[in-house]
Amino acid sequence: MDFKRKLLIAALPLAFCLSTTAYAEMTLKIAEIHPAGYPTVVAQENMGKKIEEATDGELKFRMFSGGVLGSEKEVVEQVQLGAVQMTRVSLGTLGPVVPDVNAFNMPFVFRDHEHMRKVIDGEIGQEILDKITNSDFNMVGLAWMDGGVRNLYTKEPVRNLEDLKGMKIRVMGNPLFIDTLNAMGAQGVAMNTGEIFSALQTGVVDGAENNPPTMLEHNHFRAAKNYSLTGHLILPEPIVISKTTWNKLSPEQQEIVKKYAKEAQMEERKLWDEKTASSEAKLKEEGVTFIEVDKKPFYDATAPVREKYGAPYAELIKRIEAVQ
Ligand code: GTR
Repeated sequence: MDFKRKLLIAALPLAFCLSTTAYAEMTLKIAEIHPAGYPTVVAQENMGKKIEEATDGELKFRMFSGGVLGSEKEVVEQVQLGAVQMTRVSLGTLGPVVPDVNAFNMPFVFRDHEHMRKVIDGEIGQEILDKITNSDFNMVGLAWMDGGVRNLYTKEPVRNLEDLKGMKIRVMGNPLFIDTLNAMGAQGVAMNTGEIFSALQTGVVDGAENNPPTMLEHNHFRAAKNYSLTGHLILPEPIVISKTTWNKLSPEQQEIVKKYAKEAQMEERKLWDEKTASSEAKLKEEGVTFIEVDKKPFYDATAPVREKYGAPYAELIKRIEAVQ
């Protein structure tokens, strides 16, 4: 046997050993419908940088913000296929895919913003992430982003249920939200985030509902100048990774991803509070009228929705209510 051949045979076990212990090296695409600079985008970008550093560049991230990879619904499908590796998505969008998460999507299920934060930070928050992971939908739930409190914005002012009667209000594509708006006397109309602005402008809808940063950054305030503080939905937003991608990561890499996703949860919260305050100020400057409403009639009107959708989660809802 010549020398070269001997060397090759000697090196084989080493090569085999290297190839089995070597970490997966890949670039992960993160999809976001929000624009650059938005709290969720910034927090995930920072998360990506930290993970890249902690894995010595084995895991790299590329942020696709501004909805360039499609609507949230399309992106969720892409994540399930592994074509997009990661995204932050409203739990509202995920509800029709993984119905087990709908307990958080019910109107007025959280007492207030703080209550929602305590729930997602605790064991119930982890349980809902696990429900995503353990579903058949090929995603792993990693952490939560804060999506604030959703209020109604309309062309004509809404001060009470009577004012809202018959108005067409855009909601996310989840039957629970259509039922919620219908229960309030409006007519819920489902469409993607990217369609809202022109629907408002052309009068296809009379209003929509969202938090101040989205109302501002997606330009909805240009076509709806009344913001009624109903606080009917407080929807947290999971960061999910495709299970196809997850299964390619080494256990160490998985731990690193989990760790920094959780860190992003806390980082985004700070950014969120700052962004909400500055968005409210900007919206007021732009001539949006903030309307205080009595929430009780809105709460009462939506009781049948909580009964209908909450029935399978009665125990869970009791536990949510018990979180102080
Ligand atoms: C935003 C949320 C998005 C999207 C949007 C919508 O508040 O962050 O994920 O769900 O609302 O209503 O379409």
